[in-house]
Amino acid sequence: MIKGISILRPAGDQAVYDRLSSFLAAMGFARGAGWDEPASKGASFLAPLGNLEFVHGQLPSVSDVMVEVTSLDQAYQAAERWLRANGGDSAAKPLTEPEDTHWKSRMFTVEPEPGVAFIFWAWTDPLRGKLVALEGDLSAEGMKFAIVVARWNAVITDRLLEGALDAMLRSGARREDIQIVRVPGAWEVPAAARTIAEQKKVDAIVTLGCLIRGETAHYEAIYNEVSRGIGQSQQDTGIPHGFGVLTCETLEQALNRAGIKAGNKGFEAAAAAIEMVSVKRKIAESGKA
Ligand code: DLZ
Repeated sequence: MIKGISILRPAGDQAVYDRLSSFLAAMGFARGAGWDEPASKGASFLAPLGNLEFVHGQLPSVSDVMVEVTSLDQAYQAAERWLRANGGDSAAKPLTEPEDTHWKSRMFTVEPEPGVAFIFWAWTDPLRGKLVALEGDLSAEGMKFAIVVARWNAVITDRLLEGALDAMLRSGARREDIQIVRVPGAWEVPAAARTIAEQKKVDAIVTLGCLIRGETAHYEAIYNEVSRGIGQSQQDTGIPHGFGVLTCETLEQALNRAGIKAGNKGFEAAAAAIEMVSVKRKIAESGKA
């Protein structure tokens, strides 16, 4: 099984070795273990991903070391800073301006040491440029929401509602795009959420309630049914449902989770719903590409 690949470069003398090591560290490479033996020493620099490419046809570059970055502008600034601090030979033009390539990306070349060139590049197509994962944004601008909130344990659920509204408004949603639906208790939350979701008029629903074990007969049975119903509404309708139904041992614990000590689960449920709307849109968009 393949574990990794190393590309070795002779670094001339100690000064070049130090200079290149300093440059790559300044560009943000993580240091690998390297080695230091009487016969030779090696400075190792790691990247999260690597591959060995053979090219047939138009060569994309003039350097055989191509470093993909998430932000070309930041990499360019880092290279400029390093060259300024380390006396780059400006007559030798060690840094080229970023330019477009023929493969939906931009790149620049930097030569921290004469004869040792690196190309730094980044995708300009944002969907290809995401190295690790497709992720949602937390902007709620233009989104429509419903919040279904249980009246039972209102001292808690009102705080959850405040938290959810806070998350939405601070993320750019408009108050008139948020519908609040009050229901008697947690038991009624899934049915109301499903009715709203089936109308397909909102982008996401946030469900809020509070079950306290000590005060609720058949606590487990109720909780299971509530969470199953909300999950099923989400899966059947495809509308994201933020889950903000607290299940607590005591009132004190519930208060802590409603903004006193341990964050506000209403805020968190709304933030998750916003993110899921964004994720859903991006997945749909990437499916078209
Ligand atoms: C009946 C009941 C009880 C005992 N406890 C709670 C609770 O801790 N949290 C909550 O949201 N609702 C509770 N309810 C009310 C039920 O959810 C439901 O509203 C009623 O049984 C009417 O169907």
